[in-house]
Amino acid sequence: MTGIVHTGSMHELAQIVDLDRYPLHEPESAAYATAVAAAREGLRSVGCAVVKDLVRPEAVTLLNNEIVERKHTTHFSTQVMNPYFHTEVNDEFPSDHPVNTFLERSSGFIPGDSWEPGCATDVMFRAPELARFLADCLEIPELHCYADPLAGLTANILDPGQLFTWHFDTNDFAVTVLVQEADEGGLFEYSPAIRNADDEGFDRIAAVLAGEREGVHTLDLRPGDLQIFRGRHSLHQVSRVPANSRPRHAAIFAYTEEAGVIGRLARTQQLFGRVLQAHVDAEEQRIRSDALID
Ligand SMILES: O=C(O)CCC(=O)C(=O)O
Ligand SMILES: [Fe+2]
Repeated sequence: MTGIVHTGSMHELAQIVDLDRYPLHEPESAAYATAVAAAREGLRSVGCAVVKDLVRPEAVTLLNNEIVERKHTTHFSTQVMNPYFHTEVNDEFPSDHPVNTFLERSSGFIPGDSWEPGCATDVMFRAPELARFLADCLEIPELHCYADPLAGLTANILDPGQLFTWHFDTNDFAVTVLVQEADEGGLFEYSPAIRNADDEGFDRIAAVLAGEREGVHTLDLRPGDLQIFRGRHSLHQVSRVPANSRPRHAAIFAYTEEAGVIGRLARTQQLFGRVLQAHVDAEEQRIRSDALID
């Protein structure tokens, strides 16, 4: 046992997720099959699925309160980056090429070690029923909570004035629950399948970065909705939250197909401004399992 002290009350999945409408605990039910089929259709066609009102309205307030309580632990960072998260000019490409187009990303993450076991956000993230459902939607055998102590469970915070500019994800898929929407802006926009394994799609990407709207979808996402998104091939952004708006809060649940995965040192430092001993140990373990001479 880790000896973690439980503060506050312990929550249960049934308080948080609308199990009447979405019986995640009854995978054999017709309602479960309907929800999975709808999500699969969205993921197959545009790489995006929204499970409307998965979170009960009262629980949306609870999740938002948990974010507000932990907001002082947010690691905010601003980068001027290309869609591939790089910040350096690449002389092999012209100056107006996507690789050399640098846009502002300003947002912050509440890290995984800010959520104690039993808080509602953590209970939802760790519910085996939810992982089972997500795996079914994504048509993969099983999912495990990303074991990274900082990057497994996070909240993405966009304060007034901030945006998360156009990019591709490095993960195959992302799971997001919108918890508080901005009064205006702060919209999730994406261009499905703008690139694929055989085609970088640089011309199409350049057009979107220059403001072209053709082929760009704006997601109708409301607080309490869960979004499953395949962001490797779909360029996407969260548009700017205006200076006079409420902040935008989204809980982000990370899962992996293998159990026990931990993030790399450099990336962890970039996203959270620090690393934990677990990251150092995992990096050492990687080197040890790779190198022949000990
Ligand atoms: O906050 C969101 O909805 C997702 C932001 C995003 O695209 C990301 O974190 O990669
Ligand atoms: Fe993303």
